[in-house]
Amino acid sequence: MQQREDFLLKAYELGIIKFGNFTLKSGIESPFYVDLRPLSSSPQLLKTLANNLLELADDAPYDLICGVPYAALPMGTTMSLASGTPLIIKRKENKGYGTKRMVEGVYEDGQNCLLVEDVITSGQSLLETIDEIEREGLNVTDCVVVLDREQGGIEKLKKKGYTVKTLFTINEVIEILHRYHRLSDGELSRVKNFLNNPPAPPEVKRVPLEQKQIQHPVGKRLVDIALKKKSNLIASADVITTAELLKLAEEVGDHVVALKLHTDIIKDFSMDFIENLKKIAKEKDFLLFEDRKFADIGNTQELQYKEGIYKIGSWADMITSHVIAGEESLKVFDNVGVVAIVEMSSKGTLTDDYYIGKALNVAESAPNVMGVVAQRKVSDDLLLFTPGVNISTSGDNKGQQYNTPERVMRGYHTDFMIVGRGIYQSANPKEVAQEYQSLGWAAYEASLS
Ligand code: 5BU
Repeated sequence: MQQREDFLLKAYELGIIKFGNFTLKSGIESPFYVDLRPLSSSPQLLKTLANNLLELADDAPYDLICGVPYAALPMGTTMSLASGTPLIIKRKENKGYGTKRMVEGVYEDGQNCLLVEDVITSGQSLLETIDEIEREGLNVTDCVVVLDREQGGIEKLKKKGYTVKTLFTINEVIEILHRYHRLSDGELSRVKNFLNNPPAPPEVKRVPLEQKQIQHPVGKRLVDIALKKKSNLIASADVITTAELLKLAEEVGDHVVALKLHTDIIKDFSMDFIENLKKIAKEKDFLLFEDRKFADIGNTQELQYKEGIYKIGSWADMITSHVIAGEESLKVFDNVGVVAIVEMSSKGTLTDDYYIGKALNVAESAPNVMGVVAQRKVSDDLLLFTPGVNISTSGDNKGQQYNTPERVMRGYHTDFMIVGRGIYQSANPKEVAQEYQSLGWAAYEASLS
């Protein structure tokens, strides 16, 4: 008993739990914050912790140990060293080359693996890890956890048949800290009150289009058109002749805010065609959006943007660009709204969370970027464009993945949805564009309330 309390007090000195006002990832305001990672800074405490966790697992049958990444990795390693039981390592992400294994180490089918977790809240990350370990042919029966935040995680795992043992519950932790005067009476009751009546996460409200703080003039124009037409639809005109494209522009023009093009797939492209398209765009009030997906150094992008047979810079209102070459490379796009690609819709895309974070930094620091392409809400200041929308199918056989207008508008808070084959391959593009327009706008309005 005394030993556990000593351990906790020393861990507290290292900063594993802090009291005050903290905003959690879920948006909830919490009076305390737990992070067990500092324990690795004290080898002695880590050893004590490992021995305690091994004691908890005394009756458990296991041949291997695995820590849930990342916080429990050093804990699992120390337990392995102290007990002589081999360690396996679960990756957070598949490295995408080599063996493509999610679990590293030497193991055999049917071996039993003890899982180690630092903090259990909802139990979700522990369950995901168990699932991946089991998919490798291993068995999991027991888990040991340092701290239970008492938010239903243990019950969830028990229901699924797993044995979970915890070293401390959050209530025990605050009682001990209070007893040893690390926590005042007021703080204790504040934390207890929070634990007894956990607040629901705040609802993320969508900012209506007219209230968005859009800086870019093309962004403002696009929003004006959207509000006037009651449309958040961009049709992607991926047809390969100018005749088909002009016909499509006439048919869908009234229902869209922009027409997205891939001019390099058009067989008979000419600047005359562009003049004709511009006339339709003016008459039907939509913008021209060239989906060029630039991805080169600034100088080359400038040539691709201004020169060649397409002379994109002379007519496009908006363009797409990757940001892989960095912020400076985007400066060459003048007089146009840049839509930066931070996440793609296709299966197996390399645009993972890490990429999105870095890409967003580039996009947000470039003044000519008016929006981003992504499959989720990523930025408050930039407009969000989401391709991969189709009401009749969930994908093609070339990696495209589709969502419904409802999903992208209500789930992702997308500002503009991009629909290609769903419209131009339909029997009646005008009618279908109108249908997407009303579905998209209704879902947008529903997402406001
Ligand atoms: P579809 O026919 O609705 O699948 O066409 C989608 C269009 O959006 C097509 O022109 C793609 O090049 C474009 N697109 C996409 O589908 N996914 C992406 O991540 C990006 C663009 Br970026």
